[in-house]
Amino acid sequence: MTYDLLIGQQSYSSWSLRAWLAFAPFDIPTTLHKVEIYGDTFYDDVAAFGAVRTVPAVRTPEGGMLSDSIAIAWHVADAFPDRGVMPSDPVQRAEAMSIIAEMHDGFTALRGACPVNLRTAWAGFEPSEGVLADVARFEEVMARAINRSGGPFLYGTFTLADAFYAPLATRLLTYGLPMSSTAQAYAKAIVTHPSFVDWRNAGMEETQEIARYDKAPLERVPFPTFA
Ligand SMILES: N[C@@H](CCC(=O)N[C@@H](CS)C(=O)NCC(=O)O)C(=O)O
Repeated sequence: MTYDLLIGQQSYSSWSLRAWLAFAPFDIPTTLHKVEIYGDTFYDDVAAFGAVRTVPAVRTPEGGMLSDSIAIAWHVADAFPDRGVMPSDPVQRAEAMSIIAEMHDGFTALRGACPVNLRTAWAGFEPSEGVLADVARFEEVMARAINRSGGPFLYGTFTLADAFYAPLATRLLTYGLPMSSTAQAYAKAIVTHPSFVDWRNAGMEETQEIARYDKAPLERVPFPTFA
């Protein structure tokens, strides 16, 4: 039984990363199909897969078509109840769904000002008040969960909530945003998770540059690594 997962470039597509992290950490096999976001044939490629306009999309083994990351997460939680994909405690499980939904339509200033490029980090980024407000909310969400669970992930072990918050954690790292020690430890746990490392290694093989993701004239500096 395998899932077909349609993704964009692994260095750029943060939504695709979320979908990957909804499967790989839980040993759920996927076959990856890669398309070029914002390339000339992007919308046709997505349509040929059977999805609509955006990546990620998933074809389930039974032929279901899931064209949104929330639906993908919901399905994984539903189909794999024994893999620890969501917290087992019902209250924490509900909270995890709440913060996943908040991420899905929130953090817009941070997401807009700080596009993901896992091949680099940027020096000299000056955050706006909106970005700092999103960082503060990220800290609040993360601290509430981790102070209760003890970490290293939001609910202790890696869950779908971490899949959704991973690209926010990498943004804090790669844009040199202010981070508490809890946030730093969380970001380290994310970027050293084997499934994240596999994804980023594939992204490092990519060479294409997408102008809208370029933060020039900011200086490119190495992506933070942890020994
Ligand atoms: N709501 C979608 C958003 C996905 C999304 O915006 N993906 C980006 C790539 S990271 C995309 O396909 N953009 C193309 C476009 O918006 O035209 C989800 O959660 O899956």
